[in-house]
Amino acid sequence: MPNSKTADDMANAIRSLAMDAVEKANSGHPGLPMGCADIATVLFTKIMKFDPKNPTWPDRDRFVLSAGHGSMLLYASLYLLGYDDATINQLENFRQLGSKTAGHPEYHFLKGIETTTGPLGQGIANAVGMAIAEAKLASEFGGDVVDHHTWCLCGDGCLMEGISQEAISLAGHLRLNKLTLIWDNNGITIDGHVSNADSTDQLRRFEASGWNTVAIDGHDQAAVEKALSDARKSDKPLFIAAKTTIGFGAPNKQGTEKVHGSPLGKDELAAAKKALGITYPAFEIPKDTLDAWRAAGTRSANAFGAWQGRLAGLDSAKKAEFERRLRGDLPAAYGPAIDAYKQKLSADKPKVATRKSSQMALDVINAVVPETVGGSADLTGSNLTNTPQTLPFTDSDRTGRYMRYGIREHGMSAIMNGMALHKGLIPYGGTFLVFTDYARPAIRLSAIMKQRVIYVMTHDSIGLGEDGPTHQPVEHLAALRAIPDLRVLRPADAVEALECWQIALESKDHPTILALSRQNLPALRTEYVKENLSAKGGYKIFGDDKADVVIFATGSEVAIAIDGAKLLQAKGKSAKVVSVPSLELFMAQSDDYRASVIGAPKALVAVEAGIGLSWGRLLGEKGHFVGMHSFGASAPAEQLYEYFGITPQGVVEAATLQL
Ligand SMILES: Cc1ncc(C[n+]2csc(CCOP(=O)(O)OP(=O)(O)O)c2C)c(N)n1
Repeated sequence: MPNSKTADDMANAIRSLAMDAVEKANSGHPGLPMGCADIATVLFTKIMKFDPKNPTWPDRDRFVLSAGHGSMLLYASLYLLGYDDATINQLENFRQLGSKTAGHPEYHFLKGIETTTGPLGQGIANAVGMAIAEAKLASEFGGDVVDHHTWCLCGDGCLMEGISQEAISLAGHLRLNKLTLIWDNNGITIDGHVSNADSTDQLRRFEASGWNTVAIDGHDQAAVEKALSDARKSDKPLFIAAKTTIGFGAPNKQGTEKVHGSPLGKDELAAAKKALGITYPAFEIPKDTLDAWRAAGTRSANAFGAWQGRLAGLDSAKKAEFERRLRGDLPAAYGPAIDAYKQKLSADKPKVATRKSSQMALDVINAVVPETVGGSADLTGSNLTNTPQTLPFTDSDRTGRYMRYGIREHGMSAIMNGMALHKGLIPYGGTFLVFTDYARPAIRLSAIMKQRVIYVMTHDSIGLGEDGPTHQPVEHLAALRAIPDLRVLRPADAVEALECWQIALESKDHPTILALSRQNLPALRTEYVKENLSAKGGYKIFGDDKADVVIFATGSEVAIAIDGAKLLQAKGKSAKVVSVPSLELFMAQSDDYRASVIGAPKALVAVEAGIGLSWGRLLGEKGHFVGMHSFGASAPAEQLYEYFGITPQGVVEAATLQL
C-alpha cells in the first residue's frame, strides 16, 4: 500500500537530514537512515511511549539502535520529535569535536540515546538486558509504574555477530515478550551482498530460538504499523524482518554498498532529493512536516501525567524505595551491615579463597541491597555468585534475582550493561577471569558508558592449578587495566574482598572487575579498621615503616610477599609490603600519599602471578618483577608457584639484586 503524502514527508525529513549531515561532515552512513526512515517514522510517531520533555521518565519505552553506524536515524528523529538538546545545530555538527552527535550514538551525549552502540550486535544484548530489567522491576513495583516495551533496530551485521545468538537464545528462553527486534533486512553490508557471506534463514533461526516472527515490507508504513502494534500482544519476543532498500531514494546508489558508509556526493544527493520530492534547503524541514513530528512528540505527555499520578498513589515507602532504586543510591541499611560484618571478619579471621569471601560478602550485601541481580555464565559453583537471596529469574518467575546466563560470557556482559542502563538494578555476573577475553568488547562498553556493572571473575591466576594454561589468566590483569575507567580489584583476603565489594557498589559510574582466587588464602587484615583501606588502591599491610625493601603485591601474592619480607627481616634487612588491591586507584592518589606509603627504599619488588606489564610505573628502571613470563601449566597450584618462582625466596632474590 502506498504511504500517504504526510507519511512520506515525515520519513523524507529523516532522509533529508541524514543526507545533509553526512554530506556536511564528509563522512558517515546515509544508507541505514534512508532505508529505515519509514520504520523510524512509524515507531517514533505512532507506537513508542516516551516524552521528549521528560526524557528520563522511568516508564518510557526504550529504543536501541544496535546498528550504531546509522546514528543519523536517531539524531534526526530526536530533533524532529523535539528533544531540546537535539538541535539543528547539533545535526549540522554531526561527527565534529565537542558535538553531541558523535559518529556512533554515545550514552550521556543526547538525552534520547539509551546506550552506546557501534560495535555490532552489542545493542541487541543491551536491549535484552533492558527487557529483563523491566520484567524484574515490574514484578517488584507493579505494572502501574513499570510497564514498558523495549524496541531494538539491528542490521545484517548485528545478526552475524556471535553475541546476537547469545542474547537471542536467552531472550527466547526467558520469553521476554516485551522485547521487539526489528531487522533492517536490506541484504547489503560493507563488502557487498549479505549472500557473499551468509545464507541463514533468519526467521527460522529466531523461531528455533523461541521467538515469534513476522516478515514485512519496511517501506510500507501501514504494514510497519500493524507489525509494531501487534508486538505489544506477543507472547514471546518478536522478530520483525523488515525488507528495506539501503539508501532508499538515491537513484544510482540505493540497494548497493556504495550508500552504506560514505556521503552521497553532490550530484547523487541532488538526484536523491529530486527523486524523493524534497525541495527544501539543507537542514530546513518545512513547517507542516516539523509540526507533525513535534505533535507526535507530545503524544505520550498525558500518559506521563497519568503515570506520575499512579506513582504518587503508591504507598509512600514503596514510592521512596522505587525512587531510591532509580537514583542508584544504596539503602540506609547497607553501611551499618557492612561495618558490622567487617568487625566480625576481623575477629573470625577466615582462611578462605577470595571467591568464597566474595560470596560471604554477597550474603551480607544481598540481604540489605535488594537491587543486586546476580548471575553466572554457567559457573555458579565456581564463581560463588549465588546466595540464599538469589532465586532464579525465569520465564515464569520474574521476581528472581539470579540470572542463569548459560555459557554466554559476552552476552552476559552486554546484558548486564542493558540492565544497568535501564536503572533500578545493580547487575553482577561471574565467569573465570581468563574468559574476560570472551566478554571484553562488552566490558569496554561498560567503561565507556560508565555503568555500575560488577564482573565477578574467579580463578584469577595459575593458582587455579590443574586446569592448566587454557584456564590460567596470565596477561588478563594487565589487559583489563589497560581499559580506561575500568576498576580492576584484586583482594588479598576476606577483609579486602569486602572492601572491594564496597568500592564496586559505591562507584555509581564505574564498572568493576573483581579478580578472585580459587585457592584458600590466609587472613591478613586481622585488626578491625573502619576505613576502607583498599579504596586508596594501595596501603602498607606489613613490615617496617621505613624500609630498605618495598614489596608491592596483589591478591593471592600478598601473603607470599609478606613471607618474603619476613625472610628479609630475618637477614637483618628492613622490609615492608604494600598491598595493592587496585593499581589504578593507587596511581590515582596524590604523589604525597604514594610517597608516604612507599618511602625511600633501596629496592623495589612487585609480585603478581601474571605478566609484569602494568608495574613499570611503580618499579621504575631499577625495580624487579616476580611473576609470569609465559603461559602457565597444568599441575597442582603449590607446584606451579614453585616452578615459576613466585615464592618468598623469589622475592628475597629480587630484592637482594638491588641491595
Ligand atoms: C563488531 C563490529 N565489527 C565490524 C564493524 C564495522 N562495520 C560497521 S557497519 C558494518 C556492516 C554492517 O552491515 P549491515 O548491518 O547490513 O548495515 P547496513 O550496511 O545495512 O547499514 C561493519 C562491518 C563494527 N561496527 N562492529
